[in-house]
Amino acid sequence: MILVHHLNDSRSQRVLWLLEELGLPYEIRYYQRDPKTRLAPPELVAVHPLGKSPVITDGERTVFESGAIVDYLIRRHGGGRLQPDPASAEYDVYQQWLHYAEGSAMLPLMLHLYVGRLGEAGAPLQPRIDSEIANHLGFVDRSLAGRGFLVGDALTGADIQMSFVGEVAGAFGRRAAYPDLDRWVGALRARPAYRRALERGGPYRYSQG
Ligand SMILES: N[C@@H](CCC(=O)N[C@@H](CS)C(=O)NCC(=O)O)C(=O)O
Repeated sequence: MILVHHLNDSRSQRVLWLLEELGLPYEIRYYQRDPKTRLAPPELVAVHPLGKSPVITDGERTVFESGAIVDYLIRRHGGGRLQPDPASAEYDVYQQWLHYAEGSAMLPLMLHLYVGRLGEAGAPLQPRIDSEIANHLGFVDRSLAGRGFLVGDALTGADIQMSFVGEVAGAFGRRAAYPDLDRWVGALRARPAYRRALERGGPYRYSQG
């Protein structure tokens, strides 16, 4: 049985959504962020030494890092769904999006979050952070122009993995300037599997805005 170690308001929400899209049986172990520090509780360290979410266990295997989890679940349990044919050129594009989400696109958004906490002390860094956010969101927006999905003409794990970028951009008030990105996030959120994952996962602050 697949077990998702799910932290509230976190990247593990997209793992629940993926499992709902695939219609796979799974269980959830719930963890709550510290209300003050927003850090995960120490119990997560017992699952994986980083103490981060998402982490899944599948029998004897433990898989961490959300891009790797999306890839693993689709490869091992997807039966060919939610990914392009591995022999196709589209598969290479799909892999790029899986890596790009956390490897590049999230970085300036996370910097915005952390540097923002410094107040005036962080102000000198803000223009560079803003230009990088615009660089990445502009790229994703243009990639979605005239398209429903990032790869091909149907949902893939790339959309699920990249959805957190669009959602966090919205939470920081940065998405409205990117109409194709905004439309894509709205369409993903309307999917029945996305809604079911919200019901199972509990409150998720990035499902709005
Ligand atoms: N790049 C990692 C990021 C993992 C991560 O930082 N998760 C956050 C939740 S979105 C977390 O566990 N935060 C709590 C903490 O750092 O204590 C992934 O995509 O899995």
